[in-house]
Amino acid sequence: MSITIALTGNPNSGKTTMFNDLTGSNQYVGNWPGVTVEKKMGYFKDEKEIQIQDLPGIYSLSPYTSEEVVSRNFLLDECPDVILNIVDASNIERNLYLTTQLLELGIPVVIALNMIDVIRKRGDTINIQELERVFGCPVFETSALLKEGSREAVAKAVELAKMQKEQKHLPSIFEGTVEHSIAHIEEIIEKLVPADKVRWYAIKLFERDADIQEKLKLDAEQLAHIEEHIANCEKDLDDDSESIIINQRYLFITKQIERLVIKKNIGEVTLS
Ligand code: GDP
Ligand code: K
Ligand code: MG
Repeated sequence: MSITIALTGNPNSGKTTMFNDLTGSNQYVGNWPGVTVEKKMGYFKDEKEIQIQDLPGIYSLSPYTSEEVVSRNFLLDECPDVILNIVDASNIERNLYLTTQLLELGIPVVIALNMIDVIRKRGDTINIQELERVFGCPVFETSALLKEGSREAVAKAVELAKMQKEQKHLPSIFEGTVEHSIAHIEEIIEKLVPADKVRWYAIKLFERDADIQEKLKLDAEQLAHIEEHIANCEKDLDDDSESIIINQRYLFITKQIERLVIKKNIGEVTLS
């Protein structure tokens, strides 16, 4: 059975360093069709059946940059078996913003909490068990630079891919009003997209993502119904739908990080 692992993460999170370590010289470099974004595929050194795709670095699955479009089309349409999400632990808040979106794609996710050497050097600690519980996916501490931890993360990713298990649970990020609108949108599109991706598409339509509206070939009536559910929520929360989603993702992450990351220096300063 051949397995494809998608390496996904923010720019400079360590994807290419890890990719090079995992694939060595078994690499194939090209360009994605129509854009000057580098395409890199390789085979895992220890098990040649396993393909690894190094995706362009992104902060979000929005449709605004070529990197985002390439990465999200790959994740949506090429059906990788598992996502290895490289998270820069030294910029954890910004990096987990993308993670919350990856979890909604209906593909198993393993987090490689990379740059862990930097965290150790700072004397900070991150509660891994709690991070796994809250995000509902396995987390491995890695240092791509020191070649530590990535093989364990890959082994777990392969295990999840073979089980073809769905994500255990999604983190509860959005408040009731938002969930209510998303649920209505899910009903409208449930026959148009794969069952495990309904939520991801519904959230994108809630954000009025024009590429997705077009991709699903929604008719005027469907669009009008969706618009009604969005408008109700916007009225309730007095904000536009895209900002609502962005803000609630960040609010959720900030709350988690306050509990999960223990900074050495803060303790020293506030004790005086
Ligand atoms: P990419 O943009 O995600 O492909 O990131 P790169 O692999 O190009 O890495 C960006 C920078 O971070 C490079 O200077 C790497 O050497 C460095 N880097 C990658 N992983 C680690 C790590 O685990 N620890 C440390 N300290 N540096 C790392
Ligand atoms: K880079
Ligand atoms: Mg890179």
